[in-house]
Amino acid sequence: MKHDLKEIFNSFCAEGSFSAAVTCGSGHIHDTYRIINAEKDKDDYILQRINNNIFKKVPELQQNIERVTQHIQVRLSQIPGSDIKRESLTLIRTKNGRSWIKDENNNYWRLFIYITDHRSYDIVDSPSKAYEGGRAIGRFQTMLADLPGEPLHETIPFFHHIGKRLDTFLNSVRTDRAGRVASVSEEIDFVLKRAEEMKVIISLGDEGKIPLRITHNDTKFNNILFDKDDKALCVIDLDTVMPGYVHYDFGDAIRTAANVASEDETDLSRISMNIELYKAFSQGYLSETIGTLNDVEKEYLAFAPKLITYIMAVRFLTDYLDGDIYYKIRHPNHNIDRARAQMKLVKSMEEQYDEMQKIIRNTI
Ligand code: ADP
Ligand code: GN1
Ligand code: MG
Repeated sequence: MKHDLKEIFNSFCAEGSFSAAVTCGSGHIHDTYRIINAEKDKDDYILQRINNNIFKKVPELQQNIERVTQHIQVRLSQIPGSDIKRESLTLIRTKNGRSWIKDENNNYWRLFIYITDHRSYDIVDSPSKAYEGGRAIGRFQTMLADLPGEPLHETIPFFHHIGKRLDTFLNSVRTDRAGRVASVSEEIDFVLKRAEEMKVIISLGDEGKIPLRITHNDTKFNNILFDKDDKALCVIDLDTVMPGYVHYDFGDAIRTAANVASEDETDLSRISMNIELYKAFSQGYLSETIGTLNDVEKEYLAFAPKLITYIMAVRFLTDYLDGDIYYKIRHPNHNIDRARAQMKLVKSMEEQYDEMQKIIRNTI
């Protein structure tokens, strides 16, 4: 469907005026456009159609993002030299004070300031970028540690809960609604074989050994924007900021920062976890968080990348079995390609697990 992006943009109290809209980024969830400002001395904007098939309660989602961005901006204002408009997302309100609108076709939209001159990376090519990314994720967690008020809304319940993800997966295998189960028996076996060991983080949480903190939960490396000198600027994509375990952020960041190939690489021989990138990210992350993490959290950090990469494999495979209803895909095999790539990455992490543990122990 074609949307009148100019009219939607005009519902917000942005400065300047609409010149053009350009599709933006490689996210799997929302429709994202850069709005080019006709007034060159004014900011450009990011206009997003929120995927409300996935995020069912948009007002709650937006309330979370309002609180999180305001808090980060307060914290940045206390740090001399901060550039608040570039180091945090800034939501623009509508004329009636909301941070979102609903159009006549029940689409929800929101508007952010566009962070100019940024870089973002789907693949990381140097330890220094990985280190910077680690610092950014660590700092993000510590900045939000004292968010006042009620707990944030759980925008997607049980988002990284491996037990629930496996239940959903098994249900999709049983239902076989796209008739694809027979063609992926090896992949199904891969998931089943590792199911028990993956439950350890949830168990530690249930036993009270690791605390729920405010975590980002979608720390894919391209959700960190860098400046032109490759210093980390800003963590974006805040839809899933909610209570979680630090392992989720650490694990998802390593899944993407230390994989030498893309998330959907079809030549599996090209996929592996680079231990130097892992080490650099870990050191950056721990430089910000070492004082706040407890001993059990630290002990299980090295396990986290296996868990999150496995969860992504389960989720991509589930979506493939369901007939591709969740993630955006660019071709019919996209979800199974992604699942296989994540499985190969899990194997690479398994092979290097001793070394991964050693690196954390030597850093803390
Ligand atoms: P998705 O959930 O679909 O991944 P994101 O919120 O991550 O959506 O946005 C998609 C892409 O849009 C990002 O990867 C980034 O390239 C770009 N983007 C999002 N917000 C901004 C911003 N404030 N400034 C500049 N680019 C942005
Ligand atoms: C989605 O929004 P994006 O593209 O950064 C997904 C993440 C997955 C990721 C896999 C809300 O992230 O959980 O890790 O794809 N986001 C949601 O690439 O499901
Ligand atoms: Mg994103």
